[in-house]
Amino acid sequence: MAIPVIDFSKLEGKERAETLAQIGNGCQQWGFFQLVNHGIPVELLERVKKVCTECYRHRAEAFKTMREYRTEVKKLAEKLMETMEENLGLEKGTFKNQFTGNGEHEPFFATKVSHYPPCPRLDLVELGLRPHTDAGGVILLFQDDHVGGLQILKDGEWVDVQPLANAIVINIGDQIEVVSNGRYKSVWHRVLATGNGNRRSVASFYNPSVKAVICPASASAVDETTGAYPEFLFGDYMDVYVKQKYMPKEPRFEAVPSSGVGDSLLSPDGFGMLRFGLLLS
Ligand SMILES: O=C(O)CCC(=O)C(=O)O
Ligand SMILES: [Fe+2]
Repeated sequence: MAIPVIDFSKLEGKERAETLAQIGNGCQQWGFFQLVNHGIPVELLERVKKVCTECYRHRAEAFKTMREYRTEVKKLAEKLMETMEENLGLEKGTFKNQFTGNGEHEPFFATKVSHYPPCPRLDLVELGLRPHTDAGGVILLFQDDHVGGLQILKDGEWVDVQPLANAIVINIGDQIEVVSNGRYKSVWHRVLATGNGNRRSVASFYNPSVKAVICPASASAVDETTGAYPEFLFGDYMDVYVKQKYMPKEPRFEAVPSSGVGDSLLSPDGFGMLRFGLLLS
């Protein structure tokens, strides 16, 4: 079983309807899928690999490259959210409007570069990163060309996210689950420790502003299969998430105070035991 691979460029052509349907299926049935021909130039991706592998040795070049990458990947995130809105029958801009308080705040957008070195004692250590769902909106992951290890929980089984050179892996975060009122679910994932090869990953998080109020969007997103989600301030959600990241998801929603009060700061993600990384925002 392999997670879906979708040619994003076909959204522009005569196969638009099929491509939208593939994205809808990826969001609803998997919560994880890979995009190819996503519009981020391969030449830029090659430079990202190089500066990350070199651990930012040439600082000016590295920061310029990562700035360029950030701009491109953020554009992709917004385009993708619009396709989700179309699939969900939501008004265009629903996600961005919620994430920004109708343009009053900036979305929180950050890129995290991780390196998972090979583990010499796989008998002692199984995981590079423990199972979790992601707190925010959309996550765009540029993973290693060769060294795998990322897995998602699908129908009770762990499924590999197969390395695919220059693809971008997309996954749904908890806030898309809330806004879609449960039609799209954030999915559990983990990273296995590996015995050979250094795994590099570049994860970009398109999240609400900590000041944004998040709630299920208008009635069109609601159907009988969905659950009821509360309304809350994203900053308050993060306060709960940082303490409960590796625990079951549902109690998080219950533990968040309802919106209207609070002014919290986003705490940075904890790094896995076998991982070191750099957060750029
Ligand atoms: O490094 C990876 O492949 C996944 C990282 C991840 O799941 C996360 O940072 O939330
Ligand atoms: Fe994650």
